[in-house]
Amino acid sequence: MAGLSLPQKAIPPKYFYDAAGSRLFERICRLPEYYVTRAELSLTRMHIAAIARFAGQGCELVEYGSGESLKTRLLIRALRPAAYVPIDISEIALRQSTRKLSKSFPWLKIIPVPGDFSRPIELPRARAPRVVYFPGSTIGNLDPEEAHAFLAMTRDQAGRMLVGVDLKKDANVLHAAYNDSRGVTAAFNLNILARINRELGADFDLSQFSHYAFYNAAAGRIEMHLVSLARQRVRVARHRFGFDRGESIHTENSYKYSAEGFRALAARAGYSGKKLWTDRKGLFALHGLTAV
Ligand code: SAH
Ligand code: AVI
Repeated sequence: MAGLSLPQKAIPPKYFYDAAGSRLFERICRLPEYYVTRAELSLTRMHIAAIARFAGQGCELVEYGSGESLKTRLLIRALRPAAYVPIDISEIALRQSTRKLSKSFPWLKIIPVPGDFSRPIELPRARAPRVVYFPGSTIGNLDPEEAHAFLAMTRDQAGRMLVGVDLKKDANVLHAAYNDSRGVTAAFNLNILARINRELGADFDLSQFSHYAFYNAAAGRIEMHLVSLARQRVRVARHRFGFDRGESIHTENSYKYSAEGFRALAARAGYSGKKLWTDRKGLFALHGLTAV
């Protein structure tokens, strides 16, 4: 309600991830245009020995926004962690990934924590030195101030952090990744309206909104919007919101950072950038940070 009442209407991207949203995101990860997941998987495979040396065998691996815990499988094999603590706002994604992981790794102690990392999160008692893992460039979905608050929180929870960050690149490559030809990203974006209809008793007509994503070079981010195709009024619970034709709801930012830009952000939150791994094409970066 607060977001829809702003002059530039907005909905925080954490609300994308109901059951359907989590499934759609998993499909995005497999799209030919969405290089993000493949690039991070490939650099993790390529540098796994060095990544494991940095994290330390037998650590406790805490993952924020774990989703289907895809890349984590490589880390679990290499690190043999004392415990794995996946944290996600999507309870269904968390339940499914925990079930699958415990089949693949019967020896692994998994402690799933459903929760919202935009607020302080209470972690279970540490069983070994903690390493925080935050892959996928989910940090890019936070504004720089939110990213700072998040990093300051993890800085107090663990001595080391592995964070996956999408690099700045040709705007055409970015544009294709967020405007895929099969329309899966559009469906992911529109699903937030279907969720509001279902969970808040709203009457958004999905055929009257369209997906719009572009690279805002000045801000260094992809912006996703839902654009109203007509002048219309929408009811959400007991509230009414008016839309002009062409007016948008801003649903997501996806910030892209140079290696130095991200290190500067991490430094402000009390981290020193110790390691940097990238894929062969230079699309994506995994930073190894230590608390100072
Ligand atoms: N780490 C996975 C998934 C990234 S998608 C990967 O790299 O592919 C982002 C994930 O973060 C989703 O699973 C989503 O449910 C979760 N998420 C988004 N905002 C969140 C929040 N505020 N608190 C907790 N989890 C969140
Ligand atoms: C989860 N997050 C890092 C994705 C991204 O690329 O910003 C979410 C996404 N939005 C559209 N496509 C993928």
